[in-house]
Amino acid sequence: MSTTAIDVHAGHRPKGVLPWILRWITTTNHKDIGTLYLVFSLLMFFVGGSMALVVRAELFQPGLQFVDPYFFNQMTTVHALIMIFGMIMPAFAGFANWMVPLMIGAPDMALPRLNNWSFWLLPFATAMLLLTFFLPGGAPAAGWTMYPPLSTQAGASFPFMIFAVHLLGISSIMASINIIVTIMNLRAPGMTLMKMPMFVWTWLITAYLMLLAMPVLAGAVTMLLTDHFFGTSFFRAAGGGDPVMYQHIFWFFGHPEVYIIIMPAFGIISQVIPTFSRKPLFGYAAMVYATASIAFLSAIVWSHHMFTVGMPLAGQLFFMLTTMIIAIPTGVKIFNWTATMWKGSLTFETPMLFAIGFLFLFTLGGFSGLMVAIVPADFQYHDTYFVVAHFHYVLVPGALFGAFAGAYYWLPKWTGHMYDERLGKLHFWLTAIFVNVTFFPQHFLGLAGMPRRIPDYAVQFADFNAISSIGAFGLGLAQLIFVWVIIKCIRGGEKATDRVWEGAEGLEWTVPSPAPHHTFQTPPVVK
Ligand code: HEM
Ligand SMILES: [Cu+2]
Repeated sequence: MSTTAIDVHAGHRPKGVLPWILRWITTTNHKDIGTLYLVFSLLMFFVGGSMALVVRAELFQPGLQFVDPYFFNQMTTVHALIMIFGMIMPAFAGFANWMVPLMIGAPDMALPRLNNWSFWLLPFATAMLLLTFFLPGGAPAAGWTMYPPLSTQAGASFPFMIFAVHLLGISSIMASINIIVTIMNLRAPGMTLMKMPMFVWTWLITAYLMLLAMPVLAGAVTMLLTDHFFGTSFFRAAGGGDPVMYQHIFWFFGHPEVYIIIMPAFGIISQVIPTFSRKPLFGYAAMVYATASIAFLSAIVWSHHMFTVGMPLAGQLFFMLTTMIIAIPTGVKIFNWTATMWKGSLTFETPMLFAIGFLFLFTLGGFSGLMVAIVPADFQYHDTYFVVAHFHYVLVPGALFGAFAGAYYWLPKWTGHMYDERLGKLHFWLTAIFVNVTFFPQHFLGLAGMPRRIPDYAVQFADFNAISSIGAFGLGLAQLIFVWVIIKCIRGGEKATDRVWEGAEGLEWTVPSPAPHHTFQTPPVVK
């Protein structure tokens, strides 16, 4: 750095502890905020992961060994809330903050101060949720879906959980507004909508979906709150309300939510596969339309979560058929990713391994999804471990593998160093193996009738549960490699070039690695 009169970097390379802390608290730079999101998300991955391990430890054998049933329920509930709102959504928000401006040639997000606020709400909301463990009655234990009447009978944790959900929702809504405004207004000259990288497209669509879904959740939990404290009867049968109505409202948020989780992963996979196939993405326009169709369809299928509540046959048919129609645009995407690899010059660096793992295992999760979408079959699967297996196949080797692929893909751009490829591959293989050891046997448990959300079970379920628990601990341990890779990569390693990957295309690869604090102050021109 030059020592001439104008040192443009002076403000963000502060000396001393307090200025350093203040820099991170007050930053409005999209790269800083992206880093904050990613670090926070990694931390929460281990918090939420440890809770899953408590559950799996208890389920290792029939009988009660380690925790009492009430604490067990707190573990499953908070595990899910933390993984969804504290881990996977912030991870993709971190990718969006870092990469969307770089990919569209913008100097920053359009609303940088709002951006700072979106992030800083998160640690407070999560802390509020986690502190409920120390309240009388403990943490929320009625499941992350918060169905009444059980959830409204909770102790002191109840208002804290709802306030936390409100804050998380505000954070997501502000982030979506920022992403939409940025993509709509700050694209470099010449970058038409149909020239945007797929990751930017998937985030644009996801942001709209969040704007639709998050306020619905806020409304539903606010009604829970007034039912509990202010004598309303939205969901209280005794006062003329209907608890099933809560389920409709919740899932009108909840189903789009699962697509909010998966679509940014689709975007990352659509960047990674072309790079390591050294071919452009096959069927770009079809990919855009497929993503938009999935978003639309995701909003009209919510009652597939409620086939067993006592719904008219016509309702069951509508929700079964609309759900199965989602397989079409999803199939288009799977086909196009596969076609991108067809006759490409493939190499298998860690991001590509995670992308291919995604492709196989997410498809498997999709198939079990089709199975639960079939009404008569769902009467057997409903609330069994089959469902736990299904959603973990889409969430872990789906969303999470997408995040891993993106992290390895862009790590050299963020840090300026190549990560340790050997360790990365080890992380991939152990993760891919243990994911299947953990979650595959759960299909059989579910088909044989083991219910979800229970701390104890009949002896006939012992063997598959033992395998699943061993897998979970292996999976958890394997993630420590990831932390090691990141720390190593930040501290040193082979210097990364600007383009990093031979087959990489896009504006993010035209800036140096590490990406400087300020980029594209003069917009690049896209032809
Ligand atoms: C990484 C390894 C993971 C393991 C070993 C794991 C394990 C578990 C276990 C044991 C349960 C309780 C099942 C039951 O008996 O009800 C559970 C529930 C759940 N998990 Fe995970 N999980 C993992 C990752 C994730 C991720 C990444 C997400 C979301 C992004 C997630 C979302 C959920 C949800 C939504 C539930 C349902 C909770 C409920 O029934 O209310 N999990 N998980
Ligand atoms: Cu759904």
